[in-house]
Order: sequence, then C-alpha cells, then structure tokens
Amino acid sequence: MGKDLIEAIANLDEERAIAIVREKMSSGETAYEIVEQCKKGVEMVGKRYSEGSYYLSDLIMSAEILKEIMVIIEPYFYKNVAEFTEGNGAQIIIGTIEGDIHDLGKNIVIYLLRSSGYRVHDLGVDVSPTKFLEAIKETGATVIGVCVLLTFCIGYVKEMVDLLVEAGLRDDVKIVLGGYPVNEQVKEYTGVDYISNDAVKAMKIFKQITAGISPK
Ligand code: B12
Repeated sequence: MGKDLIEAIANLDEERAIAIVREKMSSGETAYEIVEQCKKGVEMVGKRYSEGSYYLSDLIMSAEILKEIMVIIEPYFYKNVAEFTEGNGAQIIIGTIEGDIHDLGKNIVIYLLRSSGYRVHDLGVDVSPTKFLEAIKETGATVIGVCVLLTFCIGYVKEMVDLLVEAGLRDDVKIVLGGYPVNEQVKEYTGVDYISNDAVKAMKIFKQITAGISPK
C-alpha cells in the first residue's frame, strides 16, 4: 500500500509524487496515511544520503516535495481528527532543539494541535535549553513538545531537562519528545516524560496530558 508514493518521493520525482497525492486524496485516503507514506519516502532519501548516493541538495529537494504535499493535504487533517477537538485553549510550547533545524514534522504536529483548539507557542528551530526555560516562565505553559531529528542534538534535550530540574520546575511540566530517532532508550537517557515519532500518537498523548489523564 502506498508504494508508488514512497517510490516517487524516494526518487525525488516531484511531479509524480504530487499527482499521486491528488489521486489518493480524491480516492479517500486520509491525510495521515499520506504522511506515513511520505515519511517512508524521505526515510529512503535519508538512507541514500547516508550511503553517499544522494547529496545534500537531494535532502533539500525531498523537503521541498514534502512542503508541497503538505499544502495539498493540510486542509484534510482536521476532517480526520474530529475526535481530537478538546484542546480548550490549553497552552503547549513547541520547538526543535538546539543545533537542529528540521521542522517539517514539528509543523505537522503544531498544525494538528492548533486545529484541535490548543494554544501553541512555536519557538521555531535551533532552540536552546535556556529559551525553553524562558518560554515556560513567560507563558506559564506546563506542556512542552520538543522535536529532534539529529542524533547528535539529543544531548541538548537532556540539558534542557536538567535545566528544568535545576530551576525547580521539572515536576510542574510534562515533556513530550518527538522526531525520527526517538525511542525508549532516548526517553530514558534524556529524562523526558513521553516520546512519539508519529503525529497521531503525539495528539493522543497531548490530549491525555491536558485532560489530566496519564498517557500509557
Ligand atoms: C528533509 C530533511 C532535511 C531538510 C530539513 C528541512 C526542514 N525544514 O525540516 C534539510 C535539507 C534542511 C536537512 C538538513 C540536514 N540533515 Co536532514 N533529513 C531530512 C530527511 C530526509 C527527512 C526529515 C523529515 O522531514 N521527515 C518527515 C517528517 C514528517 O517526519 P518526522 O520529522 O519524523 O516527523 C514525524 C514524527 O517524528 C513526529 N514528530 C516530529 N516532530 C515532533 C515534535 C513533537 C513534540 C512530537 C510529539 C512529535 C513530533 O510527528 C511527525 C509526523 O508523523 C531526514 C531523513 C529521515 N529519515 O527522517 C534527514 C536526516 C534527519 N537529516 C540528516 C542530516 C545528517 C542532515 C544534515 C546534518 C546534512 C548536512 N550535512 O548538512 C543537515 C542538518 C541541518 C541541521 N542543523 O538541522 C540525517 C540525520 C542523521 C543522524 N543520525 O543524526 C537524516 C536522518 C538523513 C540520514 N539518514 O542521514 N535535512
């Protein structure tokens, strides 16, 4: 399922990828299904890059294709998340951690949160631990979403958590870490509360936290 789109993105065939997405939307595939296929496609781009058969310009190209696809599918997300409309203005701070400028996945999560009634403070990319701390103090938000894609930036996430401990704020906030490389090991190392490398799971976690339910 979705192999054609995965391949078109992996081969950086922009025109074909866009045409397939339009076809998929009109045949009723959900925006989520399409995002998952896009993720697999760019994962292959990443793999080819690390193997040396693709260059940085190819990574950039894959990001451009993804951005175009997002423009097409964004309006359809909301339709599919009708059950997640309970943000009720709860505040969430989100940013990509220091040293890392990847933001396509973060922006999808932000879009979904805003569509569901959350008040999101987007700190952007390359956000230092100190900036996260300042944002917590300024806004009073108690839920933080951190995005990391570069493994060598995971240490800054730990620094951020340690900074919150030092500031005496750790027990007052819940931290959700997202991005391609996150797993249980990363969760344990950094000391964050929850992890997700999937937007739907992320939405469930945020919803449960803000409803006072402890996510499993
Ligand atoms: C596109 C891309 C880029 C683009 C980014 C454009 C942008 N505006 O984001 C550009 C070209 C700029 C780029 C640059 C670089 N990149 Co790059 N990039 C990618 C690529 C191909 C796709 C990433 C992506 O957008 N995925 C699609 C989105 C939708 O998926 P996602 O991010 O995982 O998000 C989902 C979930 O994780 C989750 N989520 C995401 N954020 C959040 C946040 C929260 C709070 C939550 C709860 C959930 C959540 O929800 C999303 C939807 O489901 C990946 C390959 C890969 N496997 O991921 C490499 C990859 C991440 N890049 C890599 C590298 C090495 C680089 C560079 C260092 C290359 C260089 N030599 O300059 C630079 C670093 C720049 C920097 N300082 O950050 C490596 C990292 C390797 C590593 N081990 O650290 C990868 C894995 C490629 C590879 N295999 O080598 N890159």
